[in-house]
Amino acid sequence: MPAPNTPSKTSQVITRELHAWIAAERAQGHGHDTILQAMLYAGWEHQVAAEALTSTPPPPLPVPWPELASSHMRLDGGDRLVELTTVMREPDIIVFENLLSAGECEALIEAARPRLHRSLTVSVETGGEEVHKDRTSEGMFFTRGENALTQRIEARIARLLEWPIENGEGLQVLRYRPGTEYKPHYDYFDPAEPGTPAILERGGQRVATLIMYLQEPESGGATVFPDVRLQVVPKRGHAVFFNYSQPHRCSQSLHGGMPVLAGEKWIATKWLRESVFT
Ligand code: PD2
Ligand code: ZN
Repeated sequence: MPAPNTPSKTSQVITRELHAWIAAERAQGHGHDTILQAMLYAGWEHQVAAEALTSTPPPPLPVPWPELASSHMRLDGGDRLVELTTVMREPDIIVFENLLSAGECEALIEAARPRLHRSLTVSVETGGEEVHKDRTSEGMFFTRGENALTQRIEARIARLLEWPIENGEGLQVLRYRPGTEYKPHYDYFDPAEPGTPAILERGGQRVATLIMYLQEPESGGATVFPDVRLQVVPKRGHAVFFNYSQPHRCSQSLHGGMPVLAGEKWIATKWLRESVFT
């Protein structure tokens, strides 16, 4: 189908009709470049066409979200009952209490400590990993099911969030010292970036994040959600969970780790994928 209306040279407005057309083209399996070319051919300016493409949200994916109807206060994690303190919808955010015991937090920290390195982020250009100025923590990854402790925690998370264990990345442990932070970002992989297709080969998109607090700092280090002006204060054993059905800013899943002011903050992050993570 040709791109809607032949725009005038002076005013090119991104309309709902244009968003709907882009969504329909994507649904037919046309990629970013094909759709862009069709728009340029129809007379859209490059900058407007590119903006229209990035501002059109992709279709929603299924996401983890626990069944809350029968028991609002507690969820069954299999080997542990986990309490809920805060539930928000759209964006979907839950704060869990006592997801991990103090002993589990300590054991994760001690197993991770000798393996810490300056944290890397996934490069959106190449799909590889790189040091990034917005992320000043130190971290390491366990492989999925690496030891009895990570297996137990992974099974608990899978049960709690009703999402297959195989769709989870290995646990990542991070240490933030005073002055370190993780600036606001999205955890999904931006579909417009060239490195994304390679990343998606290993289990599809990220659709949810669980940040577990292993050690609270003396001051600072809250996890923030700027779109909804929410701050979650780190407490040992507690966790914040959020999902994002669209890899797009409309998910309102922008979040960051505020600078730690005193003491050390330790977390373990579990990212959940659309399908089996290999
Ligand atoms: O440590 C945090 O609060 C934090 C903030 C944002 C962690 C992550 N993102 C993450 O691990 O993705
Ligand atoms: Zn994050």
